[in-house]
Amino acid sequence: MARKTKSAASSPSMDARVHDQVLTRGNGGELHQLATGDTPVTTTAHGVPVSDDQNSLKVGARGPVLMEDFHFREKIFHFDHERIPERVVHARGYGAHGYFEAYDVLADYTRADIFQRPGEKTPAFVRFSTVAGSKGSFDLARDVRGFAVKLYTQEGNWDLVGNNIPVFFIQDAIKFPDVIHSVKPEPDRGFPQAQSAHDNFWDFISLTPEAMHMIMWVMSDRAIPRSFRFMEGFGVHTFRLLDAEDRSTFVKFIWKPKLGLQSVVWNEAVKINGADPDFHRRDLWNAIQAGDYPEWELCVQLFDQAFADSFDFDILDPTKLIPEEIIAPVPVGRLVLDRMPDNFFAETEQVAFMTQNVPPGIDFSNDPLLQGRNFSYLDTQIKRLGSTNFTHLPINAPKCPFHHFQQDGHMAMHNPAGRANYQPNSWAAGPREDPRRGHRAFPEELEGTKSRLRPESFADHYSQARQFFNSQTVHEQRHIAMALTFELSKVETPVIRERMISHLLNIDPGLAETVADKLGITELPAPADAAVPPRDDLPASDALSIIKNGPDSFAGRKVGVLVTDGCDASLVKKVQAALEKEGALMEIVAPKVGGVTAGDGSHIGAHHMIDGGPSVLFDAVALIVSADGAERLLGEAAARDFVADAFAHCKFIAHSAEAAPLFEKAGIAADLDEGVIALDSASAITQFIESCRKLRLWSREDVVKL
Ligand code: HDD
Repeated sequence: MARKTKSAASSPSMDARVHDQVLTRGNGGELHQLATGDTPVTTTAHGVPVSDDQNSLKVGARGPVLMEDFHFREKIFHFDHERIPERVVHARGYGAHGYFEAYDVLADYTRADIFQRPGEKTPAFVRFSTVAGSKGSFDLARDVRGFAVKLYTQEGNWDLVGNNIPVFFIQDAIKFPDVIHSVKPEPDRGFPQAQSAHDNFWDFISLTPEAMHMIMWVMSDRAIPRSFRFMEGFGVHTFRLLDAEDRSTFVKFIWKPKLGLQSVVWNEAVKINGADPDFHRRDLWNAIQAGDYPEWELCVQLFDQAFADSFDFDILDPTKLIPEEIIAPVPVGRLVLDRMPDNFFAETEQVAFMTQNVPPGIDFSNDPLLQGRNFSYLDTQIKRLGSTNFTHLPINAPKCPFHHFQQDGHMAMHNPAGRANYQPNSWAAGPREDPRRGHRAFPEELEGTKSRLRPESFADHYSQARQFFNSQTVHEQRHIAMALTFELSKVETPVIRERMISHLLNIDPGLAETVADKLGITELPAPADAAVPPRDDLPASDALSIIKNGPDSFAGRKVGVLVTDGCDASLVKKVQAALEKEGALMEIVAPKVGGVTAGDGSHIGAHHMIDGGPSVLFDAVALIVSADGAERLLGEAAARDFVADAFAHCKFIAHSAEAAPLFEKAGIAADLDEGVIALDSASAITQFIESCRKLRLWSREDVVKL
């Protein structure tokens, strides 16, 4: 029988210490790490020290394995149970910790504790997500982004479970399973993954006119954000703020990113998904690790019953928004994300957001979507997290004192202490309710007949869709047309495509004609029947456009600099210094990841080899190459794509004179415009940075026809 020796290793290599551990080899050839110094000894989950984590307990060297091996059985048992059900929607997400800081006392509107002490920090956890894809899907799907915020206030957790789009597909929560089933992979074939471009989705949408406003948003660049850091968040529904006397003010919540709005273009998104499926999560991780903490302002649109009664649309209808030009959002505080979770599963995966988590001073409206959500979120957490005690998990537990008589259940980590676990009781023990401090619902007078009716006031499905389209720049309108064309081109059933065109005719006939033409529909269908005639008197709202709300700064963005052996190191350094001053980042892309030797003999380290650092990963690029280096790059498809894609995606391109052959090779030499900037003078770098503040040279789209 083979026996193992645990004596110190005899060969010199066996003496090597790795992180304070001794490697030793048993006579079966297997390596053992012996814990020494501060390194803890591996134990079982029950704390029993483990002697061998490399070999199961066998009869002889060649088995069989013994049932007696409790360490082996526990290890495999636990591994087999590692997965929990992924979220039925918003499965792919990424979270971060931070804090919220109120600007002013809002006691005139709400008694919510979080708004009573300006400058005080309330801990926060935020999870961003896509909706349709599975946990392992790619980040740049064309999709709504979840923007879920948990605020650990001193009067309980407040979850503002929003999206980056201020309206929703449906008006009544009873339709949620239908819209989600339609966008998920088709049940017979199990595809497509994380894509709305398929028959089932467009079939449902084209049969659901109330979705048209949201569809305009989802087909816009809002659905392909450049970064979580550059998108807005919306609470969507109308909520209520209640003051100390329970007087109500209606409110809509909006998160505005400090760094402004920015999206990518579709051709770019498709390529990013291949080059870096984790593009958004890596971006958030990198920004927070670098200390460049993302920040949003919480803004509120406040209004009273008189406004609600006079507004063009029903404020309870979640397919409608209140234009910012009608009610200006007022900033009331800021949210800063400054810490990544220690563990993705424990925090980001196990965090449970629930719309019904509201503290005293915040209340619901009768929006039927919100009311349905208030049931769904609690229910789903039990399925997902497996126990009613999911609130015992640190990420979900309140950070304020809490007292109740809920007890037992799976995985109870704390129970009420003492004899009393009910009340009233004769032991004068345990917590009691307090109508003065506790959450009170708005005392709304209500009466009505039970019915399953949709109100007439929810019937206008096209006017705000049209207003959204009219509020976009021509480039954004073009992107919407291209997105609709792409999506409907993947629909195999002609009648579904035509049904969508009939809806588009109610939104914008020009848009309908463009899409129909690109789909090869020669005869336009009749416009869809509209329950209420679409209005054309709603004025354009600049707040609805991304391009009109750019940052006017390049801060937080990233430039990819392509370098070769023999390049001008001082130029690279100058570009880097200028970017740092702007608050932007630079990453070096080189033929080899080992870097290059510059013309002055200095070494420039690279972040990416050119195949792994395509220009789609950057907001702008610079080509700082030598004549020789450029010559050698001409044969590389990745180098050609680097230049051609940057140009096609309307990015600003700075370059040394030696880069000219690369433009030839990319087929763009004849089209070079003011967005391609030669670094031939001291002021050229400034010109490059100033151009980059515009983010993209959209006028180039007329040439490249994305
Ligand atoms: Fe929802 C998750 C946002 C309508 C049912 N939803 C979920 C998440 C976000 C939203 C951001 C992810 C939370 C996280 O990161 O863990 N949902 C919205 C918004 C909606 C909306 C902005 C409309 C305004 N949702 C909605 C309806 C229902 C649900 C109408 C059901 C009736 N949503 C859920 C859910 C999820 C969820 C099934 C899945 C995972 C979870 O809750 O925790 O309960």
